[in-house]
Amino acid sequence: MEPMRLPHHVPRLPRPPRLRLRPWLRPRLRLRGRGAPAFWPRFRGALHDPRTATAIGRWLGLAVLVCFLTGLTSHYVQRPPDWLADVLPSRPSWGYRVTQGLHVVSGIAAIPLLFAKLWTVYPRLFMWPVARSVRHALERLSVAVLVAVSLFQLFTGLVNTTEWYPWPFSFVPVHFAMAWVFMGALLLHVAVKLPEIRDHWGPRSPGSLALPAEDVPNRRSLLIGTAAAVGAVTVTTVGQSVTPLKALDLLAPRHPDHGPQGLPVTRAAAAAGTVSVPEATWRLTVAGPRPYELTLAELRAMPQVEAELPIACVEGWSKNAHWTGVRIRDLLDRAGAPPGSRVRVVSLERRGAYRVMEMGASYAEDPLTLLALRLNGQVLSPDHGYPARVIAPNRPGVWQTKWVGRLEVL
Ligand SMILES: Nc1nc2c(c(=O)[nH]1)N[C@H]1C(S)=C(S)[C@@H](COP(=O)(O)O)O[C@H]1N2
Ligand SMILES: [Mo]
Repeated sequence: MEPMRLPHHVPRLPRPPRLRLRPWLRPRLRLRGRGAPAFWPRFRGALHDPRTATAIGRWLGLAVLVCFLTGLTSHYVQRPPDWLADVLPSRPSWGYRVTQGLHVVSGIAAIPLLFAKLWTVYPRLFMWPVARSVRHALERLSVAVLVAVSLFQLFTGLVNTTEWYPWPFSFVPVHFAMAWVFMGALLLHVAVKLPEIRDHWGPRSPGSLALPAEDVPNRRSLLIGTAAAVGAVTVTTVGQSVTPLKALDLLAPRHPDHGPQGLPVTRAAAAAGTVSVPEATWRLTVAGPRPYELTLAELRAMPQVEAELPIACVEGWSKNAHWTGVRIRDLLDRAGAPPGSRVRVVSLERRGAYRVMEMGASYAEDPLTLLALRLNGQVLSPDHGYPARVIAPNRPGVWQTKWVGRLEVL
C-alpha cells in the first residue's frame, strides 16, 4: 500500500504493534522452502493445516489411548506375571467383555481417524528442505516411526479379528511389543508438537484467528465426514459384542447368533480333533494331594450350579450364555487343594495354543467358575467343548478351555 501523505501539522501516530504470528499460525503453511527443485510438489489446498490436524488428532488420540489401555489390560489378564496371577479380580463377571469390546471398538474407530489425520498432514512429507537440522531430521524420523507403527497395529489388529494371520510372526507378542513402540513415538510426537496443539486446541485459541474464513465450512465438512465414517464402521461392527445392536452387525466377522446352541465358535471341534469324545471312556482326572477320577455320570451327579456368564473372545465378539455345571472349587476341595491354590486345566485337544490353561486363585475360588456340562439348557455340543469345558467370570475367551480332560492343583 502507498504510504499516506500526512500534512505537516498532523503529528505522526505511533505505529500499531505488528502481529507476529508463530510460523504454524500463519494461515498457509510454507512447506516448500527456497531452492526446491521444480518438480517438487507444492500444495495450495486448504485443510492441511495444524488446526485441522489438531482437531482430528484429539479424537484419534482418545481412540488410541483407550485402545492402548484396554490392550494392556487384555495382555496382563491373558498372561499375568506371577505376582498378579492370584489377585486378578474375577468380578465383575462382564469386566473383560467390556474392556475387550472397547479395545476392538476403539481400534476400528481409529482406522478412519488415522486416514483422515494422514490426509491432513501428508503434504508435510514433501517438505523442502527435507531436513533443516539434525534435530529436525530426528523429529521427522520419529513421525515416520509413529505412522508406520500405527498402520501396523491397526492392520494386524483388524486382520486378527477375522482370524486371518498373513504374516510369519506370532500376533500376540508382536502386537504387544509394537504397542509400546507406538506409545513411545506418540508421547514424543505430542511433546514436540505441544506448542502447536496448545495454539489450536480450543475454539478461541490463537490458531483460530489465523484461519482464512473460507476454510471454516470446509473444515467443518471434513470433520463431519470423518465423524460419519467413524460412526458407520462402529455401528456396523459393535453388534458383535453389544448384543442389542446385533441387527446392525453387517461388517463384523462374527454375528452373536450364528453358531451351535446360539453361541459363536472360534475354534471348532473339527479343528481341534475332538468331534466325538466317547462318553464311556472319558474321565475327568483331578491331580492334587488326593487325586481322583470321575466319569461323566459321576460328574453329573455332583451338585450342579447355574450361571449367566459371557464368552468374551479376544477377537472382539462376546455374548452371554446360560451355563450349568460343577464348581471348580468343589472339584479342587475334593482333591484336598489347600486354600489359594492355582489350577492347571488340560484339554483333550492334541495341539493348539490354548490346550493348557492356568487359572489364579481368585478365579479358581470364585463360586461362578464352573466346569460346565450344559449350555443354554442343552448338553454341550462338540463345538462348545463336550463333554466338559471351563467357564469363569471376567476371563478372556481364550482361557475358557473346551474339551477338558484333566485338572491339576498347583
Ligand atoms: N481347548 C480349547 N479351548 C478353547 C479354545 C481352544 O482353541 N482350545 N478356544 C477358546 C476361544 S479363543 C474362545 S473365544 C472360546 C469360545 O468358546 P465357544 O466356541 O464355546 O463359544 O473357547 C476357548 N476355548
Ligand atoms: Mo477367542
